Amino acid sequence: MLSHHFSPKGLLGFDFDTKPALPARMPHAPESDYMFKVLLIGDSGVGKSNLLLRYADDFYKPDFESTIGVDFKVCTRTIDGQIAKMYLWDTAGQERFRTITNSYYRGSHGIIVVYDVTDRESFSRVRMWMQEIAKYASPSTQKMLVGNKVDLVSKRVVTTDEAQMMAEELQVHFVETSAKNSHNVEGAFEMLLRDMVASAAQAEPTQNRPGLPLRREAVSGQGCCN
Ligand SMILES: Nc1nc2c(ncn2[C@@H]2O[C@H](COP(=O)(O)OP(=O)(O)O)[C@@H](O)[C@H]2O)c(=O)[nH]1
Ligand SMILES: [Mg+2]
Repeated sequence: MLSHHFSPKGLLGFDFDTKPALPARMPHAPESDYMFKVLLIGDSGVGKSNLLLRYADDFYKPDFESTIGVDFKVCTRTIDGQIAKMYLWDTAGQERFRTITNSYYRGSHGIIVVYDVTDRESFSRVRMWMQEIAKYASPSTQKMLVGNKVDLVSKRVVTTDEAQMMAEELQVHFVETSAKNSHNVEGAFEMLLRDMVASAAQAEPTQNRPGLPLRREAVSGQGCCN
C-alpha cells in the first residue's frame, strides 16, 4: 500500500512537508508560475478518487478500489497566462478510520471537502472535516465544498439549498459535481485554482505578476495531466 507520508522531495525537487504553505510561486521552477498542493478530503465512498481520476485523466471507474488510491497526480492548467502546476493528493482509505494525519494536511494550498448528495451522513460530517482542516492546515489554505454524485437524481437526499447555506456559513465556495458524467468537475477545480492563485498573489503583493489581479476568464490547458 502506498503511504501518504511519502514526500515527493528529490523526485520533484520540492518538499511539500515543509512549512510555510505559501508562497506557492516557484522561482526555481521555470516551467510553471505556481505549484500547489491540493487535497481531497471527505468520507469514504463519496467519490474523491473518481473526481481526481476524472479531472486528471478524464476517466471514471465504477468500482474504485479504495486501498489502491494513488498518492498524488500532477495536473497543469494555464490561468490568465500563468502556468499552475497542481499536486492533487488522494487518500488511500485512511479516511475510513479517521487516521488522516497532521502531515497530510501540512503545506496544502487548497482542500476540497467532498460529500455525496445521496448520503446524508457524509454531508453531516463535512463540519467534522472542516474542523480537522482548521486544526491541521494553514489558515491561508483555500477550501471548497463539493457535493458529488448529482447524476443520481432520484437518490438525492441533500438539497442544493441546504448545502449552499452551509457553504456560506463556512465561507467556502460550493459546487455540485458528478465524477460519473463529468458535470462541473473541471469547474470545481478551476474555482479552487483561482482562489489559490488569488491567495498566493495576495501573499506577495510587491511582485509584478502580469495577468493579476485575476480576471474571470476561462482556464485553459485541459489534458495536460499525468
Ligand atoms: N453515480 C455516481 N457514482 C459515483 C460518482 N463518483 C463516485 N461514484 C461511485 O462511488 C463509489 C466510491 O467512489 P470512490 O471514488 O472510490 O470514493 P472515495 O472513497 O471517496 O475515493 C464507487 O463505486 C464509484 O464508482 C458519481 O459522480 N456518480
Ligand atoms: Mg478513494
